Amino acid sequence: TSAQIGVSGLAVMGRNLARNFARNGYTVALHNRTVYRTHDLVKEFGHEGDFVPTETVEEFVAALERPRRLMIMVKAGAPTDAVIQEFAPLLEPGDMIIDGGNAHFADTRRREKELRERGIHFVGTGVSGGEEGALHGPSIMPGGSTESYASLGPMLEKISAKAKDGAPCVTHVGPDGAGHFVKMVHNGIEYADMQLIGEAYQLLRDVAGRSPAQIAEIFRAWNTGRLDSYLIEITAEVLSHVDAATGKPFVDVVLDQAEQKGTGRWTVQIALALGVPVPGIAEAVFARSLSGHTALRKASRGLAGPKAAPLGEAEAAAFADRVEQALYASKIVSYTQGFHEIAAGSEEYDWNIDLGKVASIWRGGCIIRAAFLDRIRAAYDARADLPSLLSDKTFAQEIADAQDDWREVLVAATRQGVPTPGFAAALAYYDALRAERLPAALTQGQRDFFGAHTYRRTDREGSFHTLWGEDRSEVEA
Ligand code: NBP
Repeated sequence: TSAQIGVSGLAVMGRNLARNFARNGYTVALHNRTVYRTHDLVKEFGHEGDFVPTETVEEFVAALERPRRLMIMVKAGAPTDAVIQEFAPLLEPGDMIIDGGNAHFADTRRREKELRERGIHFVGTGVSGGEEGALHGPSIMPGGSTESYASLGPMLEKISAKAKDGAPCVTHVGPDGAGHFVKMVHNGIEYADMQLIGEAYQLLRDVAGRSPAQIAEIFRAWNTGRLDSYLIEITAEVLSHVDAATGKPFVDVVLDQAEQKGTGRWTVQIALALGVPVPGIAEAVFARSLSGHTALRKASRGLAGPKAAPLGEAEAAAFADRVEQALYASKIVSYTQGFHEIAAGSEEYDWNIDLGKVASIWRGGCIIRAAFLDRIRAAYDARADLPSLLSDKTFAQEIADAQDDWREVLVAATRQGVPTPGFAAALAYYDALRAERLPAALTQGQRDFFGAHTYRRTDREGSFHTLWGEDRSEVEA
């Protein structure tokens, strides 16, 4: 037997990807450090397709047709390195290792370089869609060489999700770490989307006085419009769920401490390193972190808040529409920031990433899949060098239409003391970008005053310094 692809690491993700390949007609070699997982898979799902179970790495490698396509789906970090070290000595030039775990793109760059020197292709691949996506079609973001994509791409296109127009949700993102970088930013945007949805929920609850069940209905209605997306859809499901044990809304019995696995934090860390402002994503990461500071929250619970009363019934209905506007406008801003980070990474590492393609492969399969992404694709298709999503005419017009409501929502949030860091940061970003003048001029003056850091002028070329401690005359630096 010779398998067209092998999957090593058969926890939830690997097992479902292996089944997905098999269901699409590929012969799949199986391997897992702990052997029982391999046999369990064959026992339970062997009827779904052609599997070649193996127990040792040698058997696994021998089961693959050449050039070998060997996919690893193990825990990111040290386990991934350990597995690569086990397989690499058994491989031959032209073979390919595909890492579908959530690796940091810098690790992927290192691994790709090391393996390239040994003639082995290393394809760091983002996979989004969770367990269900892995089985029924994820969004797939492969990096690595063009040559490896030529051999692997058609298989990935088969197992990937398909957008509404039928296009497979996979593309060759770019060399080495490009795929994992894009997956990282995808997750950062996912954090921001979730935070914005959370703020919308809290406002509808605290300002408009709506119950979780009523808010679920509002989200269901929004999901038929421009906010149509997986995250809005599941939000309605979660909000309408009732806890069996207590009969209370599920959302009221869950501990309000959000956890994270790290990809959101990476997105912000890398943005800081690249000098890209992503305040929406950063606020989302900070909001999760703040929620977990129990001692700090407990110690702050008695602090003063505003006395404003919630809205009356007539105003409350109109307020829900305003929140939709605020959510949509803030969402445009989050995606603007995320795509800026991808563009900056692409520039820094010479990846030549097609931003329209990225939007296109996120239309299906992944957690942030949304009708909205088709519009982003169209914006980049119309103009590949779009400096920012906000400079797209359609998005700019939509924000123009939404901005009064967006501001009103923030006024209401401030008046009632409902924290809305995502909405507020998005609006501040928008206002800062469109500002004629920023207080950065004053910052430059301060820097020059205390550190002689110099400044540039609006009316002349060159760098200048004012002799602050002397006669305050200006000298050319
Ligand atoms: P886990 O991340 O829980 O990893 C479990 C797998 O790693 C098992 O097969 C385990 O083998 C193997 N493994 C470990 Br741990 N250490 C190993 C070592 N030193 N040598 C060999 N194998 C080792 O599985 P998962 O949740 O299926 O995720 C797999 C990857 O996909 C991760 O990188 C994850 O970040 C990524 N991802 C997950 C999702 C999701 O929704 N869960 C979505 C997208 C991407 P064992 O059975 O012998 O312990």
